[in-house]
Amino acid sequence: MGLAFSKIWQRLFGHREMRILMVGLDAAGKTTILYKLKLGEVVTTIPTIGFNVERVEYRNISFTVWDVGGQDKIRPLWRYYYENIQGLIFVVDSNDRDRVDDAREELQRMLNEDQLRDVVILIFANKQDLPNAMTAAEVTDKLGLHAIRGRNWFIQSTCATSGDGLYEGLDWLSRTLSGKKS
Ligand code: G3D
Repeated sequence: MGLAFSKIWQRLFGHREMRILMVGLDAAGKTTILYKLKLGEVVTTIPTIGFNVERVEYRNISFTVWDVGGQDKIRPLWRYYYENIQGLIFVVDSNDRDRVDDAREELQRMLNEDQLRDVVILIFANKQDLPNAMTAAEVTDKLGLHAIRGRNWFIQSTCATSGDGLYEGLDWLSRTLSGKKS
């Protein structure tokens, strides 16, 4: 699984408190990733209007996770969670060609959020084990990643069920965040 888990987290710890937001369409693989990382107990909360937020705290790192898409009335609530986020992980089901345009739209919406303008963006092109999955290059193209300007982004092929690629992606995130002055 590539680099040692502890080394990556150590680098993240070195950088003080860290808040990471992980989003994507439903069924992209976010919960699977959260559990695969084995950070600790995953706590699910449902804020008043009703969307699930999963949260894991691991030492001074917090991961907050929810599904994006649909339901316009809950979108304004998301902003509450944008405060002090350093890293955004956007998870895509590379096998879901039918919804990749929706994923693109959701990602673009988040990139347009003022509070998220300085966040570093890691894209997980997940479900690479499936034979018809789009490659990371195809996902890059479909999400319009090359059109992103003035942001630090990186796409990583992953298979959340086996864990492949997860640490490599997080390693990029930790290196990028440690090198970033904030
Ligand atoms: P979500 O939290 O983004 O909504 P989940 O997504 O983590 O619940 O995953 C949705 C389904 O996709 C799950 O299957 C999960 O096992 C599967 N999945 C997640 N990552 C991968 C992957 O990399 N490869 C494959 N083949 N499947 C994956 P079920 O059947 O439990 O609904």
